[in-house]
Amino acid sequence: QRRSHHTVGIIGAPFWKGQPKDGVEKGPDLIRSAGLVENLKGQGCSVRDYGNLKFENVPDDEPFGKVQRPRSVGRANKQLADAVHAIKNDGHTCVMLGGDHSLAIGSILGHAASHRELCVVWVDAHSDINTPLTTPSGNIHGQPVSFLIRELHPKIPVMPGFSWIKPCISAQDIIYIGLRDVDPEEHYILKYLGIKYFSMTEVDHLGIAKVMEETCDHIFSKVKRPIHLSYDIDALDPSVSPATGTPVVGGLTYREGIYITEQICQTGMLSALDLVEVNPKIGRTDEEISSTAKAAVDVILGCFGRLREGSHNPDYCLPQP
Ligand code: B3U
Ligand code: MN
Ligand code: MN
Repeated sequence: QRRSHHTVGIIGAPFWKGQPKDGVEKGPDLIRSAGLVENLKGQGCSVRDYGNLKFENVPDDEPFGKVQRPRSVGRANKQLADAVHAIKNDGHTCVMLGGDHSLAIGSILGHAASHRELCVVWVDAHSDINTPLTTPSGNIHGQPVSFLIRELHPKIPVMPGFSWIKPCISAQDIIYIGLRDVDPEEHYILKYLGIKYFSMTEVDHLGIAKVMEETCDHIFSKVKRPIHLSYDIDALDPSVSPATGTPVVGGLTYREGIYITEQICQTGMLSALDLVEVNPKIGRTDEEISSTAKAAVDVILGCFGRLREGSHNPDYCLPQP
């Protein structure tokens, strides 16, 4: 087994305005403090940490219909898109630490600006595909996918702060794993557009190994192409990652969650990763916070070649007695 020689570019996005709960902006620093960079280097990756983006307050950010803080979300995502585009042009696999999942808009658009043929693997309890007109909550972290899919474009109103956003993928270029909290309007969209998904029912029925086999068959049906993995920590069961804004019972086990990353790594096509929705303020104990942070770090390490069987340097020699 080879050690991985990925070069990783990390960008922190301490942003919360795609949802109402305080604390998700502390995600990037929590994940770093759980040893992300040291561990990546320890498994043979070169790492450049680009630090955290700085988001300025946008005054008078009135709701657009139900949708909360559209200008702030639009502006933050533009900053993120430019940063991700630059990191991809520097030749790295980009790791975006959120922040809430509205940030996937900028992350995927920035990635697509240098790799237009990309596909998206969305690991989440939620499908995040409400449009600004179907959203029950008004939170944009429940809507990011709707802005990215060409076939939905006619159903998306022009929102303040969003005029720069043009869809960059087709319905067949995204696949979901882990769904278990989908609104009726979202379910309609998934069915209507024929979007491929593995809900927790399919994970139970097929097992995670078959799910990942079929995931790779689907995304590589024509040619192998760059993968954008958008990983919401709430895909994992709340017993593993309780410190998140909208936990949903019945999630992926730690082992299933890590197996997904090992298989994505195996493809050799991972080009960008989002790790979002870690909220240290929602953990009720230090143990809940550290368990969530450790799960987040392990997800990222799995994406960059960590093997549960262990590994060794190819030129290692046993010590002579
Ligand atoms: N579908 C609901 C709930 C939700 C989506 N994403 C999260 N929660 N994290 C909504 O608000 O759109
Ligand atoms: Mn999400
Ligand atoms: Mn979610």
